[in-house]
Parts: sequence; C-alpha cells; structure tokens
Amino acid sequence: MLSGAGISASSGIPTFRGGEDALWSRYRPEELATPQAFARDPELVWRWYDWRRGLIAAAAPNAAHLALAVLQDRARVTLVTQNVDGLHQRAGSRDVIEFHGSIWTLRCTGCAREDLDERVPLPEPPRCGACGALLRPGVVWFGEGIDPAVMGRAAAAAGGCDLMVVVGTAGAVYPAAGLVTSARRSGARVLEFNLEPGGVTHLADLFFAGDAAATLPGLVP
Ligand code: BJW
Ligand code: ZN
Repeated sequence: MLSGAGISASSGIPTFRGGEDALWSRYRPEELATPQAFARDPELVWRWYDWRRGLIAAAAPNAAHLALAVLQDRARVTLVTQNVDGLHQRAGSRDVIEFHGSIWTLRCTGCAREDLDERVPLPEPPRCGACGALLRPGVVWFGEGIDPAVMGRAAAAAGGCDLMVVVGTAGAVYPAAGLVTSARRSGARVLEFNLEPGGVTHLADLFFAGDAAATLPGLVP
C-alpha cells in the first residue's frame, strides 16, 4: 500500500499540488520543502510547517484512513505513506512506514538530536534544548536521501507484494513513485485510487476515480 497527500484531503489537509489555498498556493513544495529554503529563510519555512501542524492537530482521520486500518486486520498489509501527518496511525494502522518522515519529529541542525514535539504553535523558529541550534522538521526535503532503513523496508515490501494499492498520490516524486514500478516489475497487480490519473496510472491494472474517502471503504465491505 502506498498513500499520498490525497488520502488526507478530505480530512481538510491541503495537498501539495493542485491546491488553491489562498495563503500558500503561490509556493510550490519544490520551493519550500528544500534544505536551501530552510537555510535562506527558516522563519518562512517554519511558518508553513506551523500552519500545517495546526491543521493536522485539529483534523481527524477520514473513512479512507479507517478503511486501511481495518484492511490490516484482515490481510497482510504493509503501509508505506509519503504523508508526514500521522493520520494513518491515529486511524489505527500499525507499523506505518513514514517514507518522508514525520511533521511531529523535530531534529536539531547542530547535534542531530531528534524529539517528538506536538506543541502547536511552536516557538518560532524552535531551538534545541541541548545545544541551542535551530531545530528543523524531521521530514525529507527535496535533494535529501530517504533514511536507508526506511528505504530498505519499503523496497522489500514493494518488491515482495502480490498487490499494490496506490492511494492519493500524484506519483510525481521519486523514489516513492518508483516503488509502484518495482511492485509491478515483480509481478504485483496494481490498484489506484485517485481523483484523477497521474504519474503512475499507466502501471495500474484498475483505476478507481473519486474521493478516496468514498471509494476506499469499498475494499473492506
Ligand atoms: C486525491 C484526493 C482525494 C487529491 N481522494 N485522491 C528521479 C529519480 C529519483 C529522484 C528524482 C528523480 N528526479 C528528480 C528526483 C529528485 C526528487 C524528485 O522526485 N523530484 C520530482 C519533483 C521530479 N526527489 C528527491 O529529492 C527525494 N530524494 C531523493 O531522490 O534522494 C536521492 C538523492 C538525494 C541527494 C543526492 C542524490 C540522490 C526526496 C523527495 C522528498 C519529498 N518531500 C516532500 C515534503 C515532505 C515533507 C513535508 O510534507 O513537508 O514530500 S515534497 C511532497 O511531495 C511531500 C509528499 O510526500 C510528496 C508527494 O506528494 P503526493 O503525496 O503525491 O501529493 P500531491 O499533492 O503531489 O498529489 C496529491 C494527489 O492526490 C493528486 O494525485 C490528487 O489528484 C490526489 N487527490 N484529493 C483521492 N480526495
Ligand atoms: Zn542540538
């Protein structure tokens, strides 16, 4: 299973691409979700993350997250999510592979210490209690590698599955989108749930068009 921002859309969390949020739509993730943007203007990047943390804290998992949690009780499911919002875990999914990290983890840019921090809002920009250096979100930005252990687990699951269910991702960001290719190359069937076709739709055996919160519960009648 590979999920992306679209699965959290009906929980009120804006997606990265194609959204029309008045405040942030003029920024593309390729501009803000980068180490260069953070080095240039940490206040701006932290304002974006603080805004998102506020939305996520106030949001609840939707019927699509809940359906995947139920599916895990009925079948052997490895859930790889590109999302950093933690909504799968709040819906009851276990052993979620957070491919791009978590928005609730903060990492020190000085001593690399990592801590869970669920304060909303954070003191802006937050600083490390141990060494005083700037803290950054514990997520993966463009140009940064995926944690090798996380990559290993996700690649093994994709290469070893019989069925890959792809939900709410534009399939535009690598190496996450490449997991669908690996699954397909290893002989898995691919089901895709999305509002519209995207970068991995050509790999799908079946495409279910619509809001994932409406279509995914059909997998667990
Ligand atoms: C609905 C819906 C509803 C809406 N129901 N559906 C080729 C190979 C490998 C790498 C590259 C490559 N070419 C370029 C690269 C580099 C780059 C990359 O992929 N760039 C592309 C833009 C081309 N990749 C990287 O840099 C990655 N690292 C890497 O490659 O390391 C290797 C390396 C590094 C250095 C040196 C050498 C090698 C890292 C990528 C990190 C991405 N990070 C972000 C931010 C995370 C933190 C945060 O959240 O702030 O991850 S960017 C953003 O995009 C976020 C997402 O997880 C990711 C994917 O987005 P997603 O989930 O697909 O969301 P959207 O918004 O794009 O799409 C929403 C979808 O939902 C749409 O399809 C809608 O239709 C649908 N939808 N409502 C159902 N209700
Ligand atoms: Zn520190």
